[in-house]
Amino acid sequence: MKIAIVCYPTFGGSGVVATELGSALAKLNHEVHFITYKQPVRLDLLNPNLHFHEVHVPEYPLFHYQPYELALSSKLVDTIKKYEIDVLHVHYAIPHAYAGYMAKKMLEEEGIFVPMVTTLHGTDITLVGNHPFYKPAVTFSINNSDIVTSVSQSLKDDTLRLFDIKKEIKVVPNFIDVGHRKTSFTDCQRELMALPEERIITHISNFRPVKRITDIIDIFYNIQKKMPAKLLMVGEGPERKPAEEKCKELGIKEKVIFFGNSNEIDKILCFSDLFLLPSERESFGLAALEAMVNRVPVISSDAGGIPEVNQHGVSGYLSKVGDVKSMSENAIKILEDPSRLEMFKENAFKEAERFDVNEIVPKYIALYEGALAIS
Ligand code: GMT
Repeated sequence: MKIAIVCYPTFGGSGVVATELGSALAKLNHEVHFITYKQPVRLDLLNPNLHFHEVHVPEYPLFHYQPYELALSSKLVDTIKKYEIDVLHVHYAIPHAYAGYMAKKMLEEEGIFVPMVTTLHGTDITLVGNHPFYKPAVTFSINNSDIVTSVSQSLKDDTLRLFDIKKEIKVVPNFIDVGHRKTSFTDCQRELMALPEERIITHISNFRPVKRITDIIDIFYNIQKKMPAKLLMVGEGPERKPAEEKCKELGIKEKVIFFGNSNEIDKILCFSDLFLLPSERESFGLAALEAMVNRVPVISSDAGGIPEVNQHGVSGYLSKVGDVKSMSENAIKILEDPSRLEMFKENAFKEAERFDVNEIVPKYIALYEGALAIS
């Protein structure tokens, strides 16, 4: 099949999932074309089945806002025609499903029908998309997609609750390449990060308010009072500065390392003992799954789809959003007992296996085939 994928190319779960999906499809000999404004951060173009087409938005002084959707839909029309694309898969409703729909309609004028699969990722539904400014366009784009998927049951429920949806939503969870983690050699170099007796606690995100970054600092503050520990903070975003300030105020600056964005997630997780994800909202929690596949137990909130990934008392623990006390106690409980920590590490990996790429990618392929059959 020839598949066009539209996604956000930056650090962030939806772009990562779209990139991993495209790469997995290319390995299965499908021809995959990424169409976005920058090469996706995790896209390795070494496979001849993978292609990237950049969307340029010419700067024009008359426009206060440059029209990205227009440029994207035109680029989609051109690419779909040029490469005879069979299926269009857009990740994140805003503005991708909207631009995809426009492209579809333009192509129909020329007698070309391309089915569009829309995958909902979370904030396109629970935060941005639900804003009255966007809601009619998001509702329309979802209802006019040929196939709609969501990355968790929780996100499906939220979408049906918040929007007037007439389309069936199929749940296709996010996934991870478990085999790659089993076989690839990683030199952890733990000693560069911490002393042997120190526990390493990690958080990875885009540091948006929804991630509750200050809760992470508070939880770590409680942990380091009980045992030697380091906190690794990976990512960039608006909450980074306030978090750095808070570490200074609490006198734990020396124990917290802010890395910024990184492409070395597996290496960082390889020497981590615990992952913190106290988010206020989280449709799935891909970062938690990435931790789990690297044998890192997860202390998280019970927001959104996280309970579908992190199993309470098995791969980690879940607490109510904002319950720093319970999250701290659970973290200490896992970290203070080496045999319990070992058990949670093994469990985390076993739970991650439920989301193996080989289980999930065939579900997308079946949906593409279904979409093609109705076209
Ligand atoms: O979490 C973010 O802020 C990034 C966001 C995105 O759009 O990339 O992540 C969303 O999609 C991910 C991939 O499906 C999910 O794992 C995240 O849980 C989801 N984030 C939220 O719902 C807040």
